[in-house]
Amino acid sequence: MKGNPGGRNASRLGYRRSLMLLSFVATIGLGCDFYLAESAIPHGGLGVFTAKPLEKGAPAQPWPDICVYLTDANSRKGTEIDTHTWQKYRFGAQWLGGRTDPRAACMGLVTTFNSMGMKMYASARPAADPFLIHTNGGLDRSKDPGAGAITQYYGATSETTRNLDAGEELMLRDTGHGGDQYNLDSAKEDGRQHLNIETVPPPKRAPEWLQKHGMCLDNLIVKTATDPSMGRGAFVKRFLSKGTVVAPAPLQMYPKRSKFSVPMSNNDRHEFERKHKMKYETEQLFVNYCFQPKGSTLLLYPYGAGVGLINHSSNKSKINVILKWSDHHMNHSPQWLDSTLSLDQFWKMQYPGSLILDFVATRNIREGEEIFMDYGPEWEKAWNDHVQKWEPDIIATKNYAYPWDEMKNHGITKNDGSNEEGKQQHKSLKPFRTLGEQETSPYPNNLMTVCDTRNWSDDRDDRMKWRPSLHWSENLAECRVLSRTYNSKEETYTYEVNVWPDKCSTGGRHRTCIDYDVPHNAIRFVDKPFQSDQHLANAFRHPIGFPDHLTPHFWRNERS
Ligand SMILES: *[C@@H]1O[C@H](CO)[C@@H](O)[C@H](O)[C@H]1NC(C)=O
Ligand SMILES: *[C@@H]1O[C@H](CO)[C@@H](O)[C@H](O)[C@H]1NC(C)=O
Ligand SMILES: CC(=O)N[C@H]1CO[C@H](CO)[C@@H](O)[C@@H]1O
Repeated sequence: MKGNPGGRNASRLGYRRSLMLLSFVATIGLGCDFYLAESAIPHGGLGVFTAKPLEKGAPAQPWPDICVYLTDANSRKGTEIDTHTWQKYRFGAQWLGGRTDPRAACMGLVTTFNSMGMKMYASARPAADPFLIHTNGGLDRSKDPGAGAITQYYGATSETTRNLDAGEELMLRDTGHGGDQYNLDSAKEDGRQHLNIETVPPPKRAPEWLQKHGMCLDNLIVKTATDPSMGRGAFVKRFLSKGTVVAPAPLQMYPKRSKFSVPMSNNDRHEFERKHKMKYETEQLFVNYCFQPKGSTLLLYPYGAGVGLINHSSNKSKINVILKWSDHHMNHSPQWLDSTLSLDQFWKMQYPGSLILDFVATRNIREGEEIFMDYGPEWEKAWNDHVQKWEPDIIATKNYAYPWDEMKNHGITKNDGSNEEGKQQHKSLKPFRTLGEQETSPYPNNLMTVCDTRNWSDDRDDRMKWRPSLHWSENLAECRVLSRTYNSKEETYTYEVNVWPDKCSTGGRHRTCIDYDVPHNAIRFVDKPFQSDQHLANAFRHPIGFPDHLTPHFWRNERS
């Protein structure tokens, strides 16, 4: 989602208020590093602010966002999913299977940054962590019932594009990647003719103001859960007293869960899949990250930082957060939960981020504790049934290798080679196989190789010396290794690769495009389309339960 899903926000927070807040104050000692608060841009909806100065090129968030890919997004009328999602190449998902372009629904910071087309104040750009993207959170399809039930796209992040003072709002300079734009025309339609974007002051708020009115965005740390079979989990970064908002979760809402399922009979689907060598996800992975209120077709997608990684515990004494409607955040609109409303009226006013859920500590939580919530009895029953019935899919498991396991086998790890362990890995560096070698020694069926390449547009030479791209995740190209050279001084390999083997062409004329001097670590494995865990036919799908007492009456639109 390029930008703030709340970008269509109406004008509740006035322009005057943001002018008042332009004081320069040193960083505050206590408090959080990042805050969610009303944007300092007029009509900007929600915004993210840094409470401490950041240097140019520094990470603009404490840890990455997770992204959930919808593999059949555009065909889903009534989901409006494509207006609030990122395009597939943004975070390296070019080869994720999809009958239509997959789109990423992300949750976290870069997802919430404003991108209102205000170039002069842009301060951050999206990035992707090469060591986190395409990882399976420790779940293995040969033994874990949870395989395919969590996303493999953790690692969507961002970095600053200039030096930032404490209190500045993080703004993307981002156009043309789908998502909201700061649209003066629509602002005018909304009766905001007075707005002159050229005179908007730099978006900034005083750190004291943030501490008082903002919502802390970095109480959590995301890491692999204490029980590795549980995938990733959310842990607490600092002591939090009972009643503290552990994490805020602005919501995007979708009218019908059924829109995220295959709209055809099983027979038709199997026929389609056979004929086109494509696969549907019977129900989209996305639903696992949504709440569904009882008696309602609605799905509520919380896009707050880290909240999608808060796991369920069946042990009630482990549960340390509950959900509440936000009671102090300005952007939250409690009047829209009023029981006198109709669902029609509600949808007319609804925009992403207009409702905010808080995850609230039910007791004091120590630094380092894992956060657990109650997903509700239906979810727990569905999960237990799934675990009981579950067996590994023998066919999908045979001759399958996780891309990251294979990359580690090839010595590509986060280690920079500066310590002993790193050197060891270099000595045992396993080369990527050439096409010739693969004839006798093929890779597992699911794997393909892709390369970072600077130049994959039409206007490239047939043979080019490799140079790194500016944004590796966007400039990955399918590639096949033609030959390699061992450089004994550097103790590493360089390769000659064929990029876009089937797609490199100019004016309809097919060409063979080659990059040479490609370094070992510019190559990576990815799953071929339709091969990743989220396409497993036996993967668990179930929305998270939503507390009855938070459900307004008019959401219960399902006849029983
Ligand atoms: C539930 O969790 C508590 C606190 O972590 C622990 O002491 C207890 O042994 C757990 N009970 C079960 C049945 O696992
Ligand atoms: C791509 O290659 C062409 C031809 O060599 C060159 O003119 C152009 O600058 C390159 N583009 C990039 C982004 O490097
Ligand atoms: C997706 C995921 O990892 N779910 C885990 C959440 O917690 C339950 C039990 O507490 C595990 O069984 C699941 O694997």
